[in-house]
Amino acid sequence: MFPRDFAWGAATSAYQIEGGWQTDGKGPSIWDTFCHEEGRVFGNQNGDVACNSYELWEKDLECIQQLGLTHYRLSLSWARLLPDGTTRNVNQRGVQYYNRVIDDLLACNVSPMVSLYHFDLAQAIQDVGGWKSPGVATLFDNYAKFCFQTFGDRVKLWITINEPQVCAKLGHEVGIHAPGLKEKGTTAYLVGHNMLRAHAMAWHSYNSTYRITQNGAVSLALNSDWLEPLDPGRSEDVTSAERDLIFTLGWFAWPVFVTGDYPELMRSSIETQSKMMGYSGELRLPRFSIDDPPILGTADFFALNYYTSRKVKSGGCSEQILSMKRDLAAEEVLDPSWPICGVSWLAVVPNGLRKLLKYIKDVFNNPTIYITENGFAQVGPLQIEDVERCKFYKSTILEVAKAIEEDEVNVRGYFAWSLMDNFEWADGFSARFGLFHVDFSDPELRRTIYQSGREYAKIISKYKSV
Ligand code: GBH
Repeated sequence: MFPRDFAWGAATSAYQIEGGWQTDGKGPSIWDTFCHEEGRVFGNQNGDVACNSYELWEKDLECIQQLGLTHYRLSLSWARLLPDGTTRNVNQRGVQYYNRVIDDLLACNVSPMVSLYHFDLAQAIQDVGGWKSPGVATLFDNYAKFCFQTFGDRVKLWITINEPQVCAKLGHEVGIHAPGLKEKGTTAYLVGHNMLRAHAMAWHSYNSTYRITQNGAVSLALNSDWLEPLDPGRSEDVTSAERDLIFTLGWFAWPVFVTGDYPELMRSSIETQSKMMGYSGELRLPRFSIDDPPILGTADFFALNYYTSRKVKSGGCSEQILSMKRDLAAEEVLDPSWPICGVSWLAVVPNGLRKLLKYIKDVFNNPTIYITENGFAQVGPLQIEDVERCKFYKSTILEVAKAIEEDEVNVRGYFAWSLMDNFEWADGFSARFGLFHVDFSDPELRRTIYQSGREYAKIISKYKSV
């Protein structure tokens, strides 16, 4: 059912697992700052220690081996490697840490997939404007080149930026992620634009300098729910669902995979609102400049993070200010038949993944796809026998198999989110996504496999080609 070299993985990210926020010369990131502010995160929790993977990496490696993964997706902490965000100061102890992780993985026959950026901007870069400032793209490119140079002899799968949509929207428009800005209707588009510019610069650096010797692949990880009309018989609902997909996934995927520019529908929707609201400032959705490297074609594969689905109907915005919500003019609702797992946003809809994969195949020119994140949260009383999550993984992986077999989608890998329970951003430690439970009250932070971890290991051993 699965191609011979299919990647069976699990994923984590630096801030969510490492801890050691000040250890061995690491600089602060925007998540350190954000969590240390009162009232930002559930229970005022933070990732100062998290799973302490900075010190307990061997324990993580044991988990990885116990699952029998072929791939492990991790992210590098920019501020651990470059404490002030620039290559003027390299923190060798950070380099040593990631060298060890990468070498240990390879020694165990596990291929690393490495993200350069998973929400944790070096605070020093935030201090000079962060993702709002156009200069961030060059700083990111320098950081990326440093990482390709340092680790690219061994790392063959790279993600530049994880979920630019989430960082732009939740970090700069809604404000529930670092840096916590609530600048509605403008900043998120600017931030997304600079993230795309940064990504494209890094891809071009890889392509022109490192590809010839390192021969790896570089992409960016895009998140999207599957979005379908609430009433397929109502044309407003149909166009609203299409528009929502374009605003969420098309925002980043169109420039990279289709035209080199934002979707026309996105631009026109935004422009219409600007006119209606009498806005006279700079273009809210920026234009790509000819001084920047071209954006079209800057991904060697499609990396998709899928968690859930929504039904969509047309809907305005009652607030009389410009906002992304107003630009989108659509409302997302849950289907009452979908079970909710733990966190309120995560309706369990495995079949939505298959539909989204087919959509990506059709709209983005049949790319090679890695599902770089997919998972199920547990909240409340701990259940090591997590029967519902077992079912979730089984049915989701079945949907992936159908996408490959029946829809002929070119899926090359699947990464479960997450290897172990970790710091779940604004939800702190209250939502547990792991295949391993982590006991955060135990000073040793003991990892214990969930039943779903055993189930996933079984699936892997059944399909993995040896
Ligand atoms: C991923 O984002 C992240 O890459 C990963 O770090 C994270 O741990 C994982 O999801 C699990 O959450 O709070 O109602 O405003 C997935 C995309 C976008 C899904 C934000 C949850 C929050 C909705 N996420 N969304 S809400």
